Amino acid sequence: MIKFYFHPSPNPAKVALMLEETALPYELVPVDTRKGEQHAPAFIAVNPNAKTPALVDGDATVFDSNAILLYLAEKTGRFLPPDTPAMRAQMYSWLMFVASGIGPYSGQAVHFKHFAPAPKDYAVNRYDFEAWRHWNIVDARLAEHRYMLGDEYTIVDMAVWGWARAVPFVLGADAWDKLPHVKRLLDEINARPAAVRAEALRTAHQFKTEMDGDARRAMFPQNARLQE
Ligand SMILES: N[C@@H](CCC(=O)N[C@@H](CS)C(=O)NCC(=O)O)C(=O)O
Repeated sequence: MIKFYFHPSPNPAKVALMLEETALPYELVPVDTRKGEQHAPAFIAVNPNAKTPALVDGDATVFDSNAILLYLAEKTGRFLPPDTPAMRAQMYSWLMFVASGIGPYSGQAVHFKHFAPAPKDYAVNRYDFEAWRHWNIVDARLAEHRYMLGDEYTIVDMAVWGWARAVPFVLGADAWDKLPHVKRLLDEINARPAAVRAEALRTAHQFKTEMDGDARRAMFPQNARLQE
């Protein structure tokens, strides 16, 4: 059975949605990143990057959320666009755009706005600007198309959904006023039974919620260098 290494945060959420959409049987393996469990040698053997999500499927080990989405889509033949070079080109482009743009800029915007010590104006401005720029590109795309790749719901929409859930935390409470098409996609996917089940995984395990000193040491190891 598939082992799914999970924490209730944006990148693992995409994979939870795909597993639920495909109804593949899986065993949930909680990795409590606020307790530092991502640094355990047994987990690093699965994902050398020490981050969630990761997945073990027999002799296949796959990490990085969008790689996992592709792996599961190829395994099941589901939630892929029509099999033409033009559509595959679109899929790879948007999947990598989410992986290298939406995720990192949104994640760093959250880090600097909510967790970094002052002074941080320069970093907040940079990451807020870039996060907005990336989300505006997604919104413009969704103004033209029902889904990211056209008329069909695919893994690219699941990749967007993972981070769209966090948009108010990333960009601010009024962000939805300016991203109506992203909000429309979020609401549509949220209503899917698979998304409801994926969200329910949040309570499948009692994950640590406090961002206390131990959690900061586990998640922001770079800060130790400031104390040397
Ligand atoms: N590129 C990776 C990023 C994974 C990532 O940043 N995961 C976060 C949760 S969304 C995590 O595990 N953070 C724990 C840490 O940074 O120590 C992916 O898409 O899977």
